[in-house]
Amino acid sequence: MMKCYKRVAIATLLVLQVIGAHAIDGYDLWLRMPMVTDGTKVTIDNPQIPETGNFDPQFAPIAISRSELNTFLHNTGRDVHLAIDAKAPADDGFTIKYGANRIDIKSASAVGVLYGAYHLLRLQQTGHLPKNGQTIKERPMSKYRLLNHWDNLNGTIERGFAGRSIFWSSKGDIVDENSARIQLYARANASIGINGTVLNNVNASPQMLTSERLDQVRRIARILAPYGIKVYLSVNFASPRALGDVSTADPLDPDVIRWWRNKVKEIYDAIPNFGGFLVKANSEGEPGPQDFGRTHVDGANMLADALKPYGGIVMWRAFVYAADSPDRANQAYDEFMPFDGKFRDNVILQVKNGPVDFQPREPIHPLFFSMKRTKVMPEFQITQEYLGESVHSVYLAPMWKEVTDEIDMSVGVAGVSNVGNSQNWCGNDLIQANWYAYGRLAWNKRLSSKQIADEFVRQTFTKEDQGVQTLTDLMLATHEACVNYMMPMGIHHIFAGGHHYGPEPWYAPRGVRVDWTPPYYHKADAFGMGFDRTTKGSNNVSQYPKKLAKLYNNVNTCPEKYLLWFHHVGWTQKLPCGETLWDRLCHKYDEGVRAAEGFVRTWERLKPYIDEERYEALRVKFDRQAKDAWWWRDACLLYFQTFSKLPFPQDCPPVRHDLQTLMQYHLRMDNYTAAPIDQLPD
Ligand code: GCV
Repeated sequence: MMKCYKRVAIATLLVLQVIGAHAIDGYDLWLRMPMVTDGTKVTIDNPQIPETGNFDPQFAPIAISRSELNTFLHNTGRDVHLAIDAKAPADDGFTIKYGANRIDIKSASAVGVLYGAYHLLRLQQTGHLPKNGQTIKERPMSKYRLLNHWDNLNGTIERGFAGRSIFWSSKGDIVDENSARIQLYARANASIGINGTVLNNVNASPQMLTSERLDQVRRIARILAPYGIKVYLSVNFASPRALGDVSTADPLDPDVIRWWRNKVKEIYDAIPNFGGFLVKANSEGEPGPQDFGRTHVDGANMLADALKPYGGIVMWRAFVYAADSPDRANQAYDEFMPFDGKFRDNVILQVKNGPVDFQPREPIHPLFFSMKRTKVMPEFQITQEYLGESVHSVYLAPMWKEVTDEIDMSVGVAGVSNVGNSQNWCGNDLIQANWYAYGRLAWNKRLSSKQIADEFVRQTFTKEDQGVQTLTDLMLATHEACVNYMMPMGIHHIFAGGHHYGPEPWYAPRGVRVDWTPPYYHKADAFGMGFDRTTKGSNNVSQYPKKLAKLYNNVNTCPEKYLLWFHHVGWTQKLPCGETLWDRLCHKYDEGVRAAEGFVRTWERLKPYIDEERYEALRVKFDRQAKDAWWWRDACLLYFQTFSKLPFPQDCPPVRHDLQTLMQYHLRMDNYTAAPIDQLPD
């Protein structure tokens, strides 16, 4: 026991040394706090938790709280008292009572105290320390607040744009080598309330469940646990067969059931606070119960039964679509709705925010409104697979809030991480804000995008009001701008064939699944463009509650931002805004380009507030983002013009590129240098 306490204290010291050791390169994330010399006295008020020695591991978060506050809380003339108190908020919530002579942080759990400590430090860093006599009370709005890492066991990261995995490597076992970094990762997560992490890709290798790999998981779990973070694993549904132990993976086969029970026992014997499994089944070629004539319910419930005795959960993904589906957006609803109410209570259906796939903008997935007797949690993508990777600076809180404001998130929420082993973790200092914002919204979805951006900027780039205001305004404008220069008005999935960075609305080679080609989605023709999902088309609108279905079904009431998602609209059709579709489309793309060019100028104005290293790195990226916006606009408008045969409106600037050139290159950038990978013309 004593050893354990010492380990926490020494490890915390190590983290602090690492933090002190380098320049402003983004490594410290939003925890760039100056160490204090006049340390505040921090006392633990529970007699069963000794100040030193004999420290039960379950109290490790208290040791970390004390160490963090001792090191970083400025002397306010008040002592800090930490206490686990049964009467304090449950569910890892906390109170901070800011008295005249003392500050009390209380929670019903040790990790709740840690969240309180980080909250107090955040208030200090953002200049919002409580007033004398004020009591702050916080309680998380979502129970499971998880990151999903799409990290492969060889160290690559699917859709990762910030280097390689911090957990896995082709070199073999890197847990010890990376332990300081993994600990910083845990600390950053705890500081924003994230309480679980899935360590491997949903396209899961069966090798994840070998005893050798599980030993690595055990060691990672030990680094994360003191910060209140549980580990979860993505599992390959065919693991029992793939690992050669059983001849099938049929979820109703007694040998398969036994195999999973034994595997789960093996895991919990080694990792008592293991969280559970995440499963991508019968999706994009991954194995699943349907391979054996069984259903999602059969598969999920079998795993849930194995995990139940230990308190583990199954997160079963609803991301399914078939090659021959006339409308991919319909499938998840069609496939899962009949099972509503049939899943075990430790199964959670994990549903992407929109019905297609993390597009720059999608309407809310209809399953959130309809699965009334099943636990459901949304999955967001923090990594910018479809929003300019780590090159474009796009602040995603406004996009997520379009969903989180409308749905129940009390069960939980998952975010596909943008973390890699790059020095600044995310490959771009500004999009660290998306990791931060994800955690803050998981904790409290009522926070505004502006408040979160303000907090982030004050803790990372500058505390000067003018700089904060300018940078937060810029951040708040980035998502709408990106939608406008990539795919405004409900256009979706018109990305390049081999990657999802640049535009290729024309991509449709013979032999490629049509639902993997842009024309399936934009449906441009001589009449107009857009996917008819009305009652006269694929009838996707009918998957929504009546009020929304009616709104979306009528071309005159459908919000413009979803117009071409739900309707096939004529090029010369007049829209409620007074313009024709063609003119409006041209103007929206122009708006996007103008905004992206504006970001370059705004960033230049921010120079006095930003350190040289990060200023220069982001200057190059904003410059590239503006160039890419032009590329997107020219590519899309010139291509759609081959159908509309209409001239650009007079107030639109001339194109910079011609269609032939655009079609010759695949716009693609190096995520670190933001330099073109193809030999692009200027
Ligand atoms: C992990 C999209 C991505 C895939 C991803 C998949 C999923 O199709 O392009 O890389 O696979 O979604 O969410 O399972």
